Amino acid sequence: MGFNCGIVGLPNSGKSTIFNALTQAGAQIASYPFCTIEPNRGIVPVPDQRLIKLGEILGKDSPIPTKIEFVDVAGLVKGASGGEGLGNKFLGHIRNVDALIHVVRCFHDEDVAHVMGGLDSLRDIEVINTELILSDIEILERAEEKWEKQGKAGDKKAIAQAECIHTMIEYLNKGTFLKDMEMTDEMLEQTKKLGLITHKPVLYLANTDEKTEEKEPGFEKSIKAVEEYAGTSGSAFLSLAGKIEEEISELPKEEQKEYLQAMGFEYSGLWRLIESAYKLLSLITFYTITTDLQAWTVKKGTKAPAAAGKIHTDFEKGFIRAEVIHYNDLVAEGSEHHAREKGLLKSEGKEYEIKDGDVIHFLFNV
Ligand SMILES: Nc1nc2c(ncn2[C@@H]2O[C@H](COP(=O)(O)OP(=O)(O)OP(=O)(O)O)[C@@H](O)[C@H]2O)c(=O)[nH]1
Ligand SMILES: [Mg+2]
Repeated sequence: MGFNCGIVGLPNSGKSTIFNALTQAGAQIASYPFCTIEPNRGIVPVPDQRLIKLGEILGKDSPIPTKIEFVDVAGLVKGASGGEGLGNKFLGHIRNVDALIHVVRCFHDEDVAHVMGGLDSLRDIEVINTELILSDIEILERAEEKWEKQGKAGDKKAIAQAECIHTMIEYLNKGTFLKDMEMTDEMLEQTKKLGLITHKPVLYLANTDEKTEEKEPGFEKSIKAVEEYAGTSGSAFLSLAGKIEEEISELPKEEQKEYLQAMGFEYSGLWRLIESAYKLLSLITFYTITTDLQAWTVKKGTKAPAAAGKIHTDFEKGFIRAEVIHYNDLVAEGSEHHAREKGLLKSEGKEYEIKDGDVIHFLFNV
């Protein structure tokens, strides 16, 4: 598994439409709010031009791409934490994701009810973010209560935990996301354990439609507002015409390209979204060749043994060294043999940090 993203947003903002465009999983879409109740999950291979090129150079058919999972949940509304709409129970489905995709409605359509009345992207973002904050507070308060009870018996660790959680609650009460908080190791541990949502990186996705492409002033403003909000909150931003992308994703591959080009895009929404998500999460791709050629995703800064552990825990435990050729060198030389002859194959130890595009052979003891 590469990484996974949870999709949040207001009802009727186009979450399932975008989910379908990305995954072609055929989730139910409707013009009424709360169409999605049970979460939709879809796993998508990450499109990777380098992997295809490597397959050609190394003579490997059907290389295995790395994957990304999307989880599309029910829409949130104002007061969800207090039980409005479907409440926020389903947020449990996204407590373990690596990142959030926050879909913001930037399209106008009389036939699709806007649960907040009308187009106002900034207000919509704030409604959702408030609910996410309240949801984390609720989880933390329950944990605080538990530690406080234990602390009453004089358990020092429990008292310290309750205090640490209390500080986090105070931070959230200011209306800020935990991802901006300077955390102690204890806080980070709690965040991970409890799956706190506001600690996750966010990609704000403005869902636009055709009219936006024609630059109607109202739409431009609503998209701009999302972009600015993302910028000031240190988050990623992407604008996507959800409905059109969904329609395009259903076309035969050859026709898809034509349509995208006609819209002024070189790549599909999926491709652009993955690119943004990789940047947001500081993800890089490396490749291994055993029987198969395979792509893997790790965080920037990952050392060779941990990267080997992605493939198999034995690879990490028994790590000896990594033999590395960079993708660019393989392409420039045209074959592994030529790259080796030129001394471009490097032998790297435990401290080696994986680079984007490394083609690696791990040596290990079992
Ligand atoms: N005009 C227009 N309509 C869209 C766009 N994206 C989605 N829609 C329509 O909006 C309606 C709601 O879309 P969904 O994808 O079901 O919305 P959702 O956010 O998943 O809604 P819930 O599951 O109810 O929370 C559907 O009728 C879609 O066809 C868009 O970019 N433009
Ligand atoms: Mg939906």
